[in-house]
This record gives sequence, structure tokens and C-alpha cells, in this order.
Amino acid sequence: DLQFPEQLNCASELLDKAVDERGWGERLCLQGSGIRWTYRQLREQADRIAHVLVQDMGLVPGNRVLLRGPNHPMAVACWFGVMKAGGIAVATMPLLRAKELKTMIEIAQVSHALCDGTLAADLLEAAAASLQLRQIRCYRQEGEGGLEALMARHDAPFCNVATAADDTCILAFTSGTTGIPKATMHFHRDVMAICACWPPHVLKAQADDVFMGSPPLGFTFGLGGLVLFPMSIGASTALLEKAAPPQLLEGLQQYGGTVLFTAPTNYRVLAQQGEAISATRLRKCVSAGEALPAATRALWKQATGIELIDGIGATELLHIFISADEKAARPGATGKAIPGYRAEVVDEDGRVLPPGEVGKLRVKGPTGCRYLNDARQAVYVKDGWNYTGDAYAMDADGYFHYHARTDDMIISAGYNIAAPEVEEALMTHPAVAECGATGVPDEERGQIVKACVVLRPGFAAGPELVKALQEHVKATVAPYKYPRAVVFVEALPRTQTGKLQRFRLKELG
Ligand code: 3SK
Repeated sequence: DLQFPEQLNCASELLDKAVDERGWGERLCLQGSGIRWTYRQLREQADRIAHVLVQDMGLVPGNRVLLRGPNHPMAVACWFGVMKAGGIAVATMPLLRAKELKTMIEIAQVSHALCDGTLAADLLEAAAASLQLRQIRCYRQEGEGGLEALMARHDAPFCNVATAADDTCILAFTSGTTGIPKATMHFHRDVMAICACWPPHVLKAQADDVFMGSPPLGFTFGLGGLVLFPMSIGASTALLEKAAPPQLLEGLQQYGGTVLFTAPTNYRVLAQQGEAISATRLRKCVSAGEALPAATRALWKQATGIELIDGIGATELLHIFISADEKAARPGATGKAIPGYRAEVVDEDGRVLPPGEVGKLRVKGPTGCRYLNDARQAVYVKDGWNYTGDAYAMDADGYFHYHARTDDMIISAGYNIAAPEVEEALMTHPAVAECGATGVPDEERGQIVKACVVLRPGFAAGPELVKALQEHVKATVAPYKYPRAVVFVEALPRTQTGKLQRFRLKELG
């Protein structure tokens, strides 16, 4: 039973107390991209950023600050700067394009942004088309108005805004099955709650551990695994700007990473380098973001000798709620509800199903699903239970076994991709008359996006057009959403009322 004081600021808890009360000031906190910061140095950077936000950018508590950038120590400093100033961090994934950013700016009513200079172009395009985002500062960018230049003018400690435990501090987007993203709201107490639940009970890392991984900090899986959890125990993180398997291996070798967070797809590729992995200091491996097949668990164990820690989380619940540590792991099962959370499998009417029966997964815990101003709240949250959109069965021992998504979400290599969003992008190509997207099984990525396309007259099906459609989607939305399989069909399967039968797309072509 977690209790928090009425007044709580997660930056005070995780950063200031680390320096002022826990004696961790001189410990290494973050490294990567040529930077090595102690906890004290990270605090100094975050203080300066908070000053810039308040004094130079006019932020007042409750303003929404979009954060955009690859995993880099400055991205962490910006996140803490926003917390200290009482702002709300609007987390975004680095691969998002102007169109997607504009939608998020509008939904979240973003007024401020801190952005890595390498990713500024799309944000500036989105801001130009929006009314509310007027204050943008970029870091890692030459010139007078750059964030670092402004930071250099402020060196006094920042006195953190006295936020309430129930003040929103994060807006994290989830794609939603219709392609219109939903913003999930998280409070300062939620940030502290996830640090108190899964890490001490399942991960059991130590202060001398070095955390690493692939999830972007804009995804709450990455924020928790690479920032909040290590900092809650005084450990350090090595951040990688690019974190495909070759860079992950190089990073493990260079930084001596001991705890790894990544998706099954990457474990399958890295398993081919079992000897090289075994020669590193790696000792704990967390798999989440997509379902972990029993074969991947076995492959990794055989290649490295390390048992994977599987888990399922959700942006709505901030982090992992079902998991099992290395000793409790059961092949084919994600794990059990973690301490602090309850999970059930229910039928269409919300009746709890007996062990072994497949139904809808619902979860309850100290963090929970609150959508910002979105009617879908009533669909996904009932009587305090969060319906995750996954079909699961629970066995007699309380282990949860994943079966499928209950909606139209495609999960590919750990990315959530809403089928309608891919369709919308394809429909803007002149050759496309109609299209439908779905997920189909793939050995490497778990699932891939398959698009079934009906062509307009005058366009010829063929590999060149497939390539052109794929490039078009990559240029319109985040590139990971492009359809890796494209088939041309005469007509799409539809119900009598004209509704697309997405499940029937799988068998076409
Ligand atoms: O399982 C997931 O996809 C997830 C989502 C958000 C935060 C953490 C996790 C593991």
C-alpha cells in the first residue's frame, strides 16, 4: 500500500534528494555521446534548464513542454528541468514526423518545447502549423538562442515548484486503434509508484549496475528503465543515440552495461553474438514491448546463459504490471501481476474467467489509465479497471499467457502501430483507391504491417509500385510504420454495412 505526502515533486525525490540526502552527488549518473555526468552534474544541468524555462521562456506551472530528441544526457536534463519547473513533459518518439507532432501539439495543448537540434526540422514544421506552440529552444545546436547558451547565464540552484502528488507531470501518447493518438496523464506520485513496484520486487538491480537499452526516453518503457529505475537506487545509465543490435553490443562492451532493456526482436538478433555477449558484464535482461515467444527465451538462455525477465506494461499504466524474475520465469508466460497491481481475465461482460480460458486482460494498480479529454476513457476504464486491449489466459498458478491483441493494434519489433494510421498514409498516394492494413506474423519482428491495396485505374501492380508505396508511408508518418508486405487486390473484404473486415486481410494475396 503506497502512501505519498500531499506535496510531492518527483525531481526532488529522484534527483535533489540523491544529491542532498542520500550522498550520491559524486556518483556517476549518466554517460553517453561523450558525456559523463554525476548526479550533482545532472542536477546542475536540470536547474539551469528550469531557470531557462521559467525566466527566458515564460513557463508557468502546468504548461505542457514537448520533449523531442534521441536518448542523450541532455534529454534527461530537460525532463528533470520540466519537473522542477512544475511543467508537464509531453513525451514524443524521435521518429515522429511533422504531421504526427502537430496532432500531439494540438491534443496536449503544448506551449513550450525543448528539442535536440538534430531533430528540429519536423518540430519547427509542426509548430509553424499550430497556434499554441510558441516557445521552442534547441540543444546541441550552434548559435545564440540555443539552449546551452541560455543555460550558461543561470547558475543559481533552482528552487523546485511545490507540486502536489496528484499534479500531472507527464503526458505520454499511445497510438489508439483509430490512428488518433490518446494522451495518457501521469502524476508525480505515479512516477514514484512505478519505482517502488517492479524494480525492487522483480528487477532487483543494485547501485553498481549500469543500465542500457533501446527504448526511446519518449516511450515510458525507456523513461522508467533507463532513467527513473536506475536513479531510484543510485545506479548509472549509458545512453545510446542509436540502439539497433550492433550498437547495443558495442555499448555493452564500451560501457560495461549490466542491465539491458530491449524487445524480443533485438534479443533474437543479439543471440547470434552469444559469445561476445557472454564476454561482457551483462547480467540482467528485460524483454518487453511485445510478446516474448518461448523459443526466443530459450534461444537467449542457450546463447548467453541469462534467463530473460519478461514483462508487459502499457503507456496507460506508465510501466510494467505483469512480470516474473529470472527464478520465477515460466516459458510461454509473461509472468504474474507484480506487487501493487491486480490483473484479471474477463469475458465481454466483465465476468472473471476460470484459469485456462482466453479473455480480455484488465489491470488495477497505483498507476492507472487517465486519458486527457478523451471519450475513449469510458471504453478502456471501467470500475477502476484498465482494459489493456490484450487477450490473455491465466493459468492455475496465476501466470498470464499472452494470446493476441483484442483491437487493431499491430505490434512490430516493439512498436505499436495503429492499422488505420498506415491506411491513412497510403490513401494519400495517387495510386491508391482503397486499402486496409493488418499485422501478420513475422519471425524476426513478431508482426509486420501488411497492406492490401486496391489500385486506381491506370496504375500497374509490381515491385516498383510496392517500393514507391513503402517510401511514401515512410515519408508521411514515422518510418517504422511502413508496410513491409504489400499485396494488390481487386476489392477489400467488407461487411454488408461496408465496414472493413480487417481480420480477413491476413489471408489475402
Ligand atoms: O509492454 C509495453 O509495451 C510497455 C509499455 C509502456 C511501458 C512499459 C512497457 C513494458
